[in-house]
Amino acid sequence: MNKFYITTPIFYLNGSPHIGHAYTTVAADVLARFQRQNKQEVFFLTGTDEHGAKIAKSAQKANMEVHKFCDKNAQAFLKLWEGLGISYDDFLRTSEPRHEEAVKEFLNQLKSAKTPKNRPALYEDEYSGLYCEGCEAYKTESDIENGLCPEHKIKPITLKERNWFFRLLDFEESLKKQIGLKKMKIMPEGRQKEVAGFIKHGLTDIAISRANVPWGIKVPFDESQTVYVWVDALINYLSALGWPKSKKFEKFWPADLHLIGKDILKFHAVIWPALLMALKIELPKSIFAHGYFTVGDEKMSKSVGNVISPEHLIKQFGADATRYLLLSLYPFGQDGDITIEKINLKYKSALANGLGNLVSRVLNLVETEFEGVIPVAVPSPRNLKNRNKLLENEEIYEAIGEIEDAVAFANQYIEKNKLWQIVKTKKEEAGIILSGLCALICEIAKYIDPIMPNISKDITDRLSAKKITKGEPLFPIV
Ligand code: ME8
Repeated sequence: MNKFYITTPIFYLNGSPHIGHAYTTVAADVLARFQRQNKQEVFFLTGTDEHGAKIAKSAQKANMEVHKFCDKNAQAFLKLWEGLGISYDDFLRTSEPRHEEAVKEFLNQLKSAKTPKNRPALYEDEYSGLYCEGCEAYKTESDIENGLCPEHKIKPITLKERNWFFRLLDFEESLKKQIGLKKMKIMPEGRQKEVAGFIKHGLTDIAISRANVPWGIKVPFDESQTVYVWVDALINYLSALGWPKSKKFEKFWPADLHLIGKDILKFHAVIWPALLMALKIELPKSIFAHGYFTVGDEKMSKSVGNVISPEHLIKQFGADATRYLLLSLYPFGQDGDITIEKINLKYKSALANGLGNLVSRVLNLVETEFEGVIPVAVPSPRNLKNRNKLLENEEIYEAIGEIEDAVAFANQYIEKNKLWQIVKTKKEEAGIILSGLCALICEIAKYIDPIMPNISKDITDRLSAKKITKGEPLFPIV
């Protein structure tokens, strides 16, 4: 049995989970379920990023003690993942002792590590420059637009403090080589060029500790400093496996797939591999950075008033349909625009009037015209054979497209041949057609299992009942 280690980003706990977090996590869940079906031993990791100035300030603003604030928001993530049927194997919180231990070990090893140029990987220096607390990242003047961080629309703070630095620049050649050799695959196409661009133009040594940020993990060899929250966070991919020594680590490392949004590509495809190289730890096999969506062509934000809440979608459409809808609106990997109207329309066309209608009309004819028994064993009139190839390449949108084509084919076939009429006049012929459609629905049910596991089971159960009945609508219109 092969193994498959898949991760999502660990999400910041400064607020409740939003639909962007849901988007990545549902996609990771689809890929994890698919790999399990393909008999891979899967370890699916997600979690929360809890340290740093941003979260400490949010807790203060909420007038809560920071641990309590994190507990409350971590619960909101757990609740949402339960609501969406996320089948994670581990949920790591960076405030857990198991993570703190691994981070301290990592920092200690880094302290004695050497760069490819045989220099110490860490050195002490003064950082003097800009820092955006929204990104939790150091900024240069060229990153700033009109005095603001373009992503968070806040003014970066000016830092002047003594820190520990990591000699990232010494890793330039090694990074280029790894990326050139495609040992660590960066996907989808185009992102690799982006990373090559970062390496060519944007490498500087980076501060890996902060002074005056009490909410964090202390640097083990310098208690006046806390570990920079991004370094703390990236180590979650190791700490969850019990690094440095554990059976789980031996079994599952390197990660097969770090699934992330494009906003955090540099951290994952440049800083993370350099840190791993410094410690001579194998690099992840692949990184997939999906696109970002806007809502009505604007960044989703409370102030714009265009927030789509994942809880609202689950309440309106159910968990399975929400999973499907999130991934069916634009190709995974690209940017897209979503609105509640587009989601509603897609629900009606693809699910209620598409798949739901197909299942309902076929099972209805089996129930009423053939006493609930599929008349003959015939193969499906259409082969859905591309799923494995598509999902192995994270082409979730294209896989959904293949289902939608098959559903449209079957619904058009029923209409063109007026199946509800020939069932009255040419019963035998209608029985063969209907049996073929049942075989196709059975294939569709198997196909959609990683995307809509409950709907898939529901359809399979209906089809395998001794006496088939139409049953309740799969996707009611409310
Ligand atoms: O960056 N469209 O956490 P975060 C698509 N803690 N995906 C979106 C999105 C959108 N509009 N908005 C957010 C962090 N996302 C760090 C990660 S990992 C070691 C540390 C998703 O809470 C997408 O996956 O800001 C993005 O990368 C992530 O949320 C950022 O989550």
